Amino acid sequence: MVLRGKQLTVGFSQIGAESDWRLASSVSMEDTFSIDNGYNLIFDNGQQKQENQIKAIREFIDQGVDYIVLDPIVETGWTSSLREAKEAGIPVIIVDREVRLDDEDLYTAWLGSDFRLEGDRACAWLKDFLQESRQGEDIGILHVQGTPGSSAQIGRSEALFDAAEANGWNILQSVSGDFVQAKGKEVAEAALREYADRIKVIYCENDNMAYGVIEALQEAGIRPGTNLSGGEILVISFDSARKGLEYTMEGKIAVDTECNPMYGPALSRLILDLENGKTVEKKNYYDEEQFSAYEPVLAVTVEQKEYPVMIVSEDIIRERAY
Ligand code: GYE
Repeated sequence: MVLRGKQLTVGFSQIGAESDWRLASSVSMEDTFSIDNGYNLIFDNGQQKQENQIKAIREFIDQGVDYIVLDPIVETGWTSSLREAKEAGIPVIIVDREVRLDDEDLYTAWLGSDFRLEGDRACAWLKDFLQESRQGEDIGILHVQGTPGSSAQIGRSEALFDAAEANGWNILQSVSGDFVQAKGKEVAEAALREYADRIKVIYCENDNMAYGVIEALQEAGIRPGTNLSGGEILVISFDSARKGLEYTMEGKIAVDTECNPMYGPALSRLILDLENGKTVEKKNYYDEEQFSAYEPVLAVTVEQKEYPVMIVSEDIIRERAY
């Protein structure tokens, strides 16, 4: 993976530091794009603001970097920045979240997760769980969304909207917690006051919001778990960070669908391919896992494809890189 003879300057516009996932992705970038590996990484933290990311791209262009890597906070609003980069002859690689553009030629490649599939797998698990445990009646759902307009929010939310319609689940409220723990807690507290015993399931679009939601439940004297008829509330989450998996093992999170933040190495391979004049795929998806401690559901099916559900263990938790 080490470059020979030439040092490449990579400008990386990161979204911010809102979650365990985000911190891990920053570490993965810094570890991979190191001086020892032949890179000069210019890391810019966008502090959750698109305008900061747009400014960073402009600075990277002024500095004449070799590559621009962008993790876009939301999907829209990138056309002019990416056009400027293109006119300057600097390839742009999008990571993690996606951009929506009329002209797809404004970036070279994208690398990340299939957020819609993650959501579909989570919903397929819930459907199977409700059938298996015979608790399918009157399912009120509190939906705690990620940053509005981000790919991770869009894919995971659309999956839930479609599944709710198909299965007759009742989404009591969809509200954003911006992928942040404190906000997850805040919105859960407010929803618990309003909907009290109608909430059976809380669908959280990332682990950090789930940690906040679980705090809110515990402070209200409610147990997170799978015994819905016994008054427990079932928490669904995404990312599968180490703490998320610990909670899954303890049953506080019923199912945690993985989202892999360690994109540094795959991104470096992609850049080396470009350096070597190879053509690269435009869209590059990761394979991801799904974890639970509930043994009756060992696989879920989405669009005729079967995906295993891993029963979380100490070993899996120990091996987690984030
Ligand atoms: O799920 C969340 C983070 O874009 C996939 O952003 C990423 C999401 C991730 O803050 O924890």
